[in-house]
Amino acid sequence: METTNSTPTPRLIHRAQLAVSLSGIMALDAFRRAKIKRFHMVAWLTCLSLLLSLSGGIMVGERAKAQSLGNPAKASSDLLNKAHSLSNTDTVKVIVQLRAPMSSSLNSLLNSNGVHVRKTFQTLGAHAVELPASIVDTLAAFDEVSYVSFDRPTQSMGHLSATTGADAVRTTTGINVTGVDGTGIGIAVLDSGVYTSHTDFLDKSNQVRVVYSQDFTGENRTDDPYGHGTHVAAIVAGSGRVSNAGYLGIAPNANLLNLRVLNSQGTGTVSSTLAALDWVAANKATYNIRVVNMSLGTAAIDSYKNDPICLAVRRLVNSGVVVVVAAGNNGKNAAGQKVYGQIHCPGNEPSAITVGAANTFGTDARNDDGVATYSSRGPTRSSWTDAAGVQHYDHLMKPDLVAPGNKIIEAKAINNLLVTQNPQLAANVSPVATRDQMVLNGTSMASPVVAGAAALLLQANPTLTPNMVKVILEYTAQPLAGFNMLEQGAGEVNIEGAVRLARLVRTNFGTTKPVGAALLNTVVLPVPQTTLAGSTFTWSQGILLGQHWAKGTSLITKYQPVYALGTIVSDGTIVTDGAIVSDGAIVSDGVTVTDGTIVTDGVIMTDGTIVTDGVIATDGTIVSDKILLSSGITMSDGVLLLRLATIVSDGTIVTDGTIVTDGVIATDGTIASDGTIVSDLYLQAQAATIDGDPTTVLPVVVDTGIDCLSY
Ligand SMILES: [Ca+2]
Repeated sequence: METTNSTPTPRLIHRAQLAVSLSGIMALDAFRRAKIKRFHMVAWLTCLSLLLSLSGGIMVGERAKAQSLGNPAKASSDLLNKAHSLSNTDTVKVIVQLRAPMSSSLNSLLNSNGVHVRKTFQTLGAHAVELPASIVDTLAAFDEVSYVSFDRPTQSMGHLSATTGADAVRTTTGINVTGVDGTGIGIAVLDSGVYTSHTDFLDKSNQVRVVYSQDFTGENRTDDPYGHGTHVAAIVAGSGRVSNAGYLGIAPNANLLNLRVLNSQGTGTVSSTLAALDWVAANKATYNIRVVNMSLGTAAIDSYKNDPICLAVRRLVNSGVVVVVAAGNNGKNAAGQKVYGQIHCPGNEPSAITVGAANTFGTDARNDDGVATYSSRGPTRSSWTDAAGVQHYDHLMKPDLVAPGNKIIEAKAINNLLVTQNPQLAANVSPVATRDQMVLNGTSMASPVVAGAAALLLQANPTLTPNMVKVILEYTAQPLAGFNMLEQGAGEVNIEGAVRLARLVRTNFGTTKPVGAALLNTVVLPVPQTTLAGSTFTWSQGILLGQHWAKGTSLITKYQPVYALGTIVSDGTIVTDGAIVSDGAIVSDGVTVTDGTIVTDGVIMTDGTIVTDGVIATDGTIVSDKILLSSGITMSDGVLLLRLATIVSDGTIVTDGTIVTDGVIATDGTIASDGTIVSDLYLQAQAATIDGDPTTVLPVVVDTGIDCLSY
């Protein structure tokens, strides 16, 4: 965001606004509608971004004029300072603006120095160039060069990829990529189809990365008349060619498998979903399918022990496929009050990675992030009934983590129903259907962020098991202040930290992985902090275990039994004196824990505590049957208790003394719909997912029509 440092002259500001009003009506509209100071700031940054991307000609003109008035500076001071401090062999990435065609002498200077032109903006008379630091002064001296400046990141370069840390795990020079971008990883998207003609799904060689499509709905088509699946697929793996990578996906070179289980109205059936999961199981080797995304769900009624979709998900996970699912959009009731216990199926499946929605408030920095109001809260409330007729609730802590899901702009399927019925969802970045984008909100948008993250982890370290992927994502997540674990799980996804940790995990275990064996290929632990967009946060450094939270560096220094294939990280486990013991149900579910200890020495369990607060072990206990019931010692001086008590309108939580009881926590089973799976977006109140939380709109970056191949 170094562009904010520049201070345009008043006339430039005026011209910028004029340019925006001509070409970026929506951005100006957002500017006008902004209601608080921060929103003004973001909108203003939007204008600055548009100034750079749309009106470079104006800037060139101003610069040229300034020069003719006697200002000789034709290179930005930060660039010159940097260039002069570097050695002759170092290179810098710059933007060269021209006011006349390149002369032959300039051409030969560039050629003789092996300069690589990374990108050309033909309509702007500018080039993105990587060149030796030693020739910056010479370059700036050419008559036809109007200005040379650093190729700085701007707000328009991928909010989603910046704020999640995906940008931090790779660098690109033109079509050359260093780091991870999902290459070689297959991601199956079970959704409403994919508009495969969209530019976002091309690779750098113009090949379509949707490598397989199949319809399971009976409508005999694999495109996306509803408009949900295309948006989801682009969050997972959009290429960022459009709008100068403003809407870059998380794993932009991964392969997508389009398994269409939701029909043209956004609904599907259990049987079609099972068929698609079955297809993945049979074909995962052919397409190297390591990740499945399911931004869909239905009310969680049957325990994960019995639910057919949960069981199918678990079979896939046990075979080595990461399954990422949306938590649901039932985090509040019709009156807008927060409710707990509304995690969707299959988000209630312990082996899945269940994702809630965070709100980034449109800023890349994460210190203002929160959990979206509509994001479904835990615990899971699915249940089974024993032979004596007693009902047993699963009561697992979910979601596992949260990811950005509010007001996300991504690929728009042509003529889709969602936009037809809700025109305000159109982002209108391009008149070309294959380049246009739209806005959606919900955990449906958060889940594919994590699916993309999982693909990056598996590219960085292909030996990771699904449970290790989950543990790494949770351990490196950022706990969001003000939200407890039933709202955010371990915290907000942190791709920078997760990929860094994944790279440290040993790949030479062989066939046996002894419990307690060294997990990392180094004895130097990673610094458990990440800085994104200038904001530094500390990792959660823990993982969810059923109804419990485990914390400690032993989680990453030693191999734990729960990391193996066929075990469940977050099954209904019981903690006794710091060790997890089988309660019988675990064994019947195929957990291979037989020695009674799940975590090895050094892992600190929060003894007796069911749920610690979002800051983890600093504020004490939020929800614990003993504390909440009798002692009256509540967390944060009762603030959160009050919040909980407010949610549970019938007061069940107070009389039972625990949120995790068989008492009524929320509205059980109100959305039961026999045998019908409804996509999150379709099922939820329109106010929640069509409009999302009423926070700032992401920058609308109008597409120039020129492909951006660098991300
Ligand atoms: Ca933010």
